[in-house]
Amino acid sequence: MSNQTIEAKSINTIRLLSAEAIQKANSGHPGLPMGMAPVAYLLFKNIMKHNPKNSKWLNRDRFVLSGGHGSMLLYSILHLSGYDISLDDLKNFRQWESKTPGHPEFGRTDGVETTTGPLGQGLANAIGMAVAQKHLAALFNKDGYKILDHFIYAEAGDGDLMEGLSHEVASFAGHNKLGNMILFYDDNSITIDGDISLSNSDDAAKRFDSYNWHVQTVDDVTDLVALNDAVKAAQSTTDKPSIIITKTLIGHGSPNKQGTAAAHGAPLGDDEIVLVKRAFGFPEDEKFFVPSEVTEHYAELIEKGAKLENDWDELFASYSEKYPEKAKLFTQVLSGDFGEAWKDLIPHFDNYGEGMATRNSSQTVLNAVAPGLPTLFGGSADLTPSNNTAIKGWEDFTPETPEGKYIRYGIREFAMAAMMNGMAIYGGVIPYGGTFMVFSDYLRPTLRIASLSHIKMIYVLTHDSIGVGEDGPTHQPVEHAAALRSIPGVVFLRPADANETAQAWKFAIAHEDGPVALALTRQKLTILDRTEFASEEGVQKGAYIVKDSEGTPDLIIMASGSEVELSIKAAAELDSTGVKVRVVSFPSWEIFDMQSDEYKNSVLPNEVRARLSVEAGIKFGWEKYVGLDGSSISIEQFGASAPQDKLFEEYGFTVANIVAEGKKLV
Ligand SMILES: Cc1ncc(C[n+]2csc(CCOP(=O)(O)OP(=O)(O)O)c2C)c(N)n1
Repeated sequence: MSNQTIEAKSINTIRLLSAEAIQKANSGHPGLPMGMAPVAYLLFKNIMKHNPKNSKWLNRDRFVLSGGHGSMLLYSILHLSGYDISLDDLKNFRQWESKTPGHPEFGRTDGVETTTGPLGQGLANAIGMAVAQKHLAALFNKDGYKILDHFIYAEAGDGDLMEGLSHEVASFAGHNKLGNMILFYDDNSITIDGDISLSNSDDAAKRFDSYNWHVQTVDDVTDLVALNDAVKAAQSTTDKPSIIITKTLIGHGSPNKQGTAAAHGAPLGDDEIVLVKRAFGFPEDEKFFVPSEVTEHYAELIEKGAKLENDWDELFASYSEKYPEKAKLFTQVLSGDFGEAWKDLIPHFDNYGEGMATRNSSQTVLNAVAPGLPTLFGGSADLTPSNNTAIKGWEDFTPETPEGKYIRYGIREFAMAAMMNGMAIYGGVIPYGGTFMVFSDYLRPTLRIASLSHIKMIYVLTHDSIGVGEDGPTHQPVEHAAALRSIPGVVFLRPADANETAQAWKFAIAHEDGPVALALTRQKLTILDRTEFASEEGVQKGAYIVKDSEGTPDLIIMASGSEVELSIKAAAELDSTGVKVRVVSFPSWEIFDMQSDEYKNSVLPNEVRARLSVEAGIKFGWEKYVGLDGSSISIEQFGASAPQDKLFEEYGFTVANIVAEGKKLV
């Protein structure tokens, strides 16, 4: 062992720690960590600016492991670099409440920059971080004061690059010339099923070249000089994102498994690990062994990191002297704290009785509130004139104007959303993005990760029902409200008129814990007369009595969005026949569920069993509010291409039908 270079020993330590933790857990993926160990070593030891004792230091380089199954690579290198992950934490890999879960989870482990595992999303998060950095750097850097000048490094494997998402985000990154993004492609030609030739024959170099990336290949990942040179060339290419295709050997060091799918996703086995130790010249009877010279070698990072951060603190101090206003705003932007003043900018619509599509109300609200929230940073997946997400006076985010706040995502919903996750994690921005609600299917996989990561963003989902009309069933969401509500932690809000829309935005902006999705109409909805009906502020409670009966109601009608006005009209008709009706406007189940039992019972008293829900979507889930004795007016099939009035009539969303159903119930 003694005649090995310190680099080789340090790299082999990463490999063995990873293999042993996986062996101890009796599950995990040793192949990636063993193959990519040289990249992790080079980045953390020699290339990246980071401070292991402050993993939140602002100007640190980020590293995203998109192949989250290779989590042990990250945990091993974080441990060796001096982050708050002990050897015991490595021994606890994949155990209950450990800091070292099966796949990296944002917020759980010191130094883990984002949650990865669903392939493709980590890469997209990294590109989102690159967007946020470029934007904030453009807003705040000054000559001689580059307060944000770090890189975003990421690893992606065959799996990440096969996922369609990688196309969307790589194309976006190339178009936007994200020179701060440096990607390592773990080109090992192996996936779970076997050799990559079973399922793929792309040329990654040509692919990324056509996306306008700077492309390099390192034929042998263990050639640290070549690897280092490639990184330097990537760093100095500022007008293109870079990909470094590194040829690696999956499971490198395992004599019987390296280079085969057997190394991908199963422990190597105790006997095989002994062989790895023998090959590396490590003591065969020691477990989780870190040679003392390796410990010392990595220990330099602590001092180096402290100095880097200290230098930055000094830079920021003199920046603050020279540009006090900018410095103050920078601090405020990163804390996200703009006080309560923005709430006063939320408009109230008093043109009662007039019709206004809630997508239009949304645009009015967004434009009114934007001046009070300099961190809003949004766009649409090529539906700006339909989603109404543009803000007057805002410039586009482009390579020439990275300070611009409006992002042209193109027709890339999944990329938009996965990049928004990266931006939200990066901080300093509140990402919002628009698409048709029906295409929330295209971004759904990112919502659960956003929720799991407790990160904040706002979705503007317009064209929220069969009310879309002529575009027909392909464009009419039917099961989407239920699908969005089914994701734990996602708040779904479907406001009933302009004033509820204003309240929905107010909730969304204030909500810090997870994504909020606003469902908005294409068609006009009457602005409810709030001198006659209850205040729209009830939206802050998820559901509220918008129109009540005298005394205990005989029937409760619950409705959301476009169906609220119909329900109010039906209630008036039922009232005139002696049926006492309470109408509950129900924009959000999740917010209602957060309220006290007392409030919930005051809106939906236990003793009133005749309950009807009215919503232009599937009824799935409404049972919990309507109960066994209630019923639902819903649509249990796909819509059709026709004018929206005709569709509402054909599918039973009419005053007459609500009245008839209500009568049946009482
Ligand atoms: C979206 C998604 N689909 C499937 C999987 C399951 N999965 C995990 S790793 C993997 C193979 C990835 O191959 P590669 O990127 O080459 O990783 P390596 O074999 O090099 O470790 C698959 C299919 C996943 N994690 N995410």
